[in-house]
Order: sequence, then C-alpha cells, then structure tokens
Amino acid sequence: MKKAFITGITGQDGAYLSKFLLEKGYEVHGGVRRISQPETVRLEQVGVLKDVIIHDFDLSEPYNIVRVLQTVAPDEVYNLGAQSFVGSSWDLPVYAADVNGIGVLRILDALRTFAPQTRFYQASTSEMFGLVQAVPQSETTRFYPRSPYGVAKVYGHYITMNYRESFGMHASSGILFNHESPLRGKEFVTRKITLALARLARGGTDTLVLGNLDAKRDWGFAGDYVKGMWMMLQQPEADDYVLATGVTTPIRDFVRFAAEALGMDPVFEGEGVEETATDRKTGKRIVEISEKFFRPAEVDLLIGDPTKARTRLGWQPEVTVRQLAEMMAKSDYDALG
Ligand code: NDP
Ligand code: GDR
Repeated sequence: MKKAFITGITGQDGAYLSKFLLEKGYEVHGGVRRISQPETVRLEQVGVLKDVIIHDFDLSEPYNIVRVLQTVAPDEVYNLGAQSFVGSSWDLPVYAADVNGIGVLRILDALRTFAPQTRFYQASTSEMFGLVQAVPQSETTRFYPRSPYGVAKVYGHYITMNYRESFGMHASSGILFNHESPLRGKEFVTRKITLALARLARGGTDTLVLGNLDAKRDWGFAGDYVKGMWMMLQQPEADDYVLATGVTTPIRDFVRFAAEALGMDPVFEGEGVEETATDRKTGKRIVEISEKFFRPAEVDLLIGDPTKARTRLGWQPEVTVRQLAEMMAKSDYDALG
C-alpha cells in the first residue's frame, strides 16, 4: 500500500485529494495546524475524516516537518498548505513569504536529507503570471506576480525546480488555475457569490457586495484538478504542468451563471463602484460594489493553456464554468433549506 502525506489536508483541495487517494488504495496522512479548533469540517463533508491519519504539522516549524516526515515515511508528499487568500497577503506579507515560500524549502530540504526518493508535489499557481505577459499562459510564460502571495509562490516554484535539478529529486509543480467547489472557502469570490445569492433566493435581504467585476479567471472544478496532481507524480520524470480549462470568464458572468441557476434574471447597470445588479423578476437589488474589495494590484486576465497536461498526462477537465456555478449555487441553496 502506498503512503501519501498531504500538507493543507483540511483545505478544499486536501479534502478532494484525500478522497481520491483513498479510493486509489493509498494510506493517507495529513498535517493539521494546532489552532484552537482544528477545521476538519471538509474532511467530514467528503466522508473521509475517519480514514485519514492526522499529524500536528506547521509549515513554519522545520523540526516538526522533519519529525512528521520521518514518522510517516511517505512515498508521495503533496504540499497544499499555504496562506491561500491573495487578498490577505498584503496584510500578512511576511507570513505569506514564510509559509508559501520558505515552507516549501523546509519540506524539500527535509526530504533531500532523509528521504530523497520521495515524490513531491508543489501547489504552484496561475497567480505567478500576474500582470499579463502572454495569452494564454503556459509553462513557459514569464512570471510577473502581483501580490505578496504570488511572489512567495514564485519562490516555492523555483526552489522546487532547483531541488529537482540539483539533487535529482522527483519534485513537480502544478501551475493550477483557479479551481472551485462547494467546499471552497467563503472569502473567495465564487463561493462568496453562490452563498450570498443562495441566501437571497431563500428570502434573505442582504445584498452581495463585491469588488472588481471586470477581472477574468479560468475556473475549473477542484475534483478534476486533484486528479491531475496525482497524475504528475506517477510520471517517470518530474516536471511542471499547467492545469486549466482554457476558458476565461469575468466575475460578472460568474454572478450571472449562479443567479440564473437559482432562478434569477440579473440585470447589470452602471459602471465602476456605481455598478449594480437587480433581479428583473423580483426587482430585488442583488449586487453592489464597494472599494473595500478592490486589491492594491490586480490580476486582470488569467487563461491557461493545458496542452502539456493533456498530451503528456492525458488530463482534462470535465466541468464547465457554468456547471460549476450551478453546482456551487445549488449546494449552498440546499444547505440553507
Ligand atoms: P485552502 O485555503 O482551502 O487550504 C489551505 C490549507 O493550508 C489549509 O488546510 C490550511 O490549514 C493550510 N495551512 C495554512 N497555513 C498553514 C501552515 N502554516 N502550515 C501548514 N498548513 C497550513 O486552499 P486550497 O485547498 O484551495 O488550495 C490548496 C493549495 O493550492 C494552496 O497552496 C493554494 O495556494 C494552491 N492553489 C490553489 C488554487 C485554487 O484555485 N484553489 C489554485 C492554485 C494554487 P487551516 O485549515 O488550518 O487553515
Ligand atoms: P484569486 O481568487 O485571487 O484568483 O486566488 P479570489 O476568488 O479571491 O479572487 C478572484 C477575483 O475576483 C475579484 N473579486 C473579488 N474577490 C474576492 N475574494 N472578494 C470579492 O468581493 C471580490 N470582488 C471581486 C478579485 O479582485 C480577483 O480578481 C485564488 C486562490 O485560490 C489562490 O490561492 C490561487 O493561487 C489562485 O486562485 C489561482
């Protein structure tokens, strides 16, 4: 039986990856931070909490990382742990650099020292592309990160590549574009939208307040993307791969898809912070804009080219952005029933 260790097991991807690996027959271990009340809700939601083995773990603590990796002795390590909310990274820039950047080095160096044969996956991100340099973005597109989060992830990406090249380690990075699900954190824009619209559809009165509706994202379903992570580690040679759908959508259209899935007919009017959306059927104001949710520097357009993953791994996404918005909106609506 193969053993996997997942950092960030309590997160969205950690839950889907745990389920996927358990179904493949893996023994699954995961690192959970010592906080006042560990957040294992998602593992419960996908029904695997009793099947995974949990260890106290923090990416900021080097000796803890060494001890846990020596105890578990995994065949594969998936480094999904991170301060993953871009918006907060301007408020916590040193923490983002430490956990999302140096944290990667801490694991790689522990593996290099004690278990260099272990296969390693690094959760790299389309946020590394930042300011548009090319469209669509592929493994060879120049990075130009636009947030402390993105800058830290670029370090994590390059140190993974460097340990692969310096020490021959099987270390791969997945450059994953945005992927969402009903388990997505409530502060990310897709889930914020589906949750607020579900409340309105249930008779609530709180208008959804958003920031920049013009930003465009390449959104896929998290369940499809965790499969791609595993596929990367099954290759004879380690490498870096973009996982994306190749379709980009403005935030405004995600609002529209989610609203339509809940039986609304949104009409957008006005511009900039004056923009609003109203449900034509009920006359209810459903969206307003606030400066508060704009970022100091924005990533305007992400659209990925997943050709390498398709041709070399045989990976492809199954869920379209409209299906994703519908899945998330209905899940939130049902949960409120
Ligand atoms: P989540 O925010 O849902 O999960 C992040 C996980 O990291 C949580 O389990 C969290 O633990 C853990 N974590 C945070 N800080 C630390 C720390 N100091 N030590 C150990 N663990 C820590 O993120 P996702 O599941 O969406 O993303 C997984 C990874 O993929 C992240 O690295 C993210 O940056 C990256 N990524 C995500 C994309 C997406 O669209 N979802 C796209 C590209 C990359 P806790 O529960 O205690 O907070
Ligand atoms: P992102 O995701 O920054 O792409 O990072 P997020 O959903 O937070 O933002 C997407 C876009 O929506 C715009 N936006 C808003 N965002 C939030 N959160 N709240 C709002 O009210 C709002 N209004 C507009 C943002 O400005 C942005 O343009 C996610 C994370 O999962 C990262 O960890 C991951 O690396 C990248 O995706 C790929």
